Amino acid sequence: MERHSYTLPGLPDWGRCAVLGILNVTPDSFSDGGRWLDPGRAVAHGLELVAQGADLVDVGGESTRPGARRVPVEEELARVLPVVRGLARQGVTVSIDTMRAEVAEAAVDAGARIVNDVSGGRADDRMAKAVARAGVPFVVMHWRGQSAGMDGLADYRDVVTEVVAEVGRQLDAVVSAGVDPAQVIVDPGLGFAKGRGDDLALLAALDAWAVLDRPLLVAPSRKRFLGELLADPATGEPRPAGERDAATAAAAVLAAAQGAWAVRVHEVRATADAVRLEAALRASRSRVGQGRVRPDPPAGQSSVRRSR
Ligand code: PMM
Repeated sequence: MERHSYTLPGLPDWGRCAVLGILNVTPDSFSDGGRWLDPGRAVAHGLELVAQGADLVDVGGESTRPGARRVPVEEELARVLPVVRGLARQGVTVSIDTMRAEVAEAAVDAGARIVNDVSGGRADDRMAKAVARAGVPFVVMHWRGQSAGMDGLADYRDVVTEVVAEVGRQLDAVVSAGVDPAQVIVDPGLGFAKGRGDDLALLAALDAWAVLDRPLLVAPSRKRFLGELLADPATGEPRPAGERDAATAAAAVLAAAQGAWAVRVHEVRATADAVRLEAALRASRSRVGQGRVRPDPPAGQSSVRRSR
């Protein structure tokens, strides 16, 4: 799929798939829980993600791993606000990963420029109106219910068609609540109420999202489907979360090649390099397609054919 040159109000067009670095300010996220609870360390880590090639940093204060319990709103605010403020002050484009309108509003006041809601506005019925008032881009992810019970909701006959249709309905709902459709980013919600086969089917068919005509965010990072895919052949044990980064970078670049607007990852360097390569290949392919230039010969090889 050709990459759409989506420009979102207030955000740069990076000219390639953007990279959203993950900063979970939580004690219990499934792969980085507890590492960035101290605000100073969290801000330093966010800056490091940018130095490694992240275009945006996604700050979250509540784990959404399968089975996770909700945290009190005061706790979520206390975790994320100093970090959002600290990064925004240093010029970082911050998105706030929250299901709560109150947190989204406070984070935007503190400098966040995107609201990323894994429930797409369904967990808090004040969210869509709050985002409409704030006038910032809004990630509407596919969501069927809170993390505590979501594994029981992974029931599909045709996962790709159903997930796209459900997000399409949620897109209509948030637009009815006042969100500008030009501000909506959609997301298949890999790992949320989905089994391994569902995640693979979604990742393989990102073309299907073209019907919604919105930028697509894809977040495969360290998710369970990768762990299961790469399970130890002897024991059947899933690959541990911290050892899924190579597969994550591969999944991210495959999403970029299918036209994703952005990918969301914990380990930025490899994905940032991979999406730059993907963009260079696409640019090269389009120049060749138009007959303007020939592909560069491999290094050390002349493009002039020599006689033997
Ligand atoms: N996944 C997680 C958290 N936030 N946001 C979006 N838009 N899409 C996702 O798939 C998504 C998300 C869970 O992963 P984490 O606990 O490693 O952050």
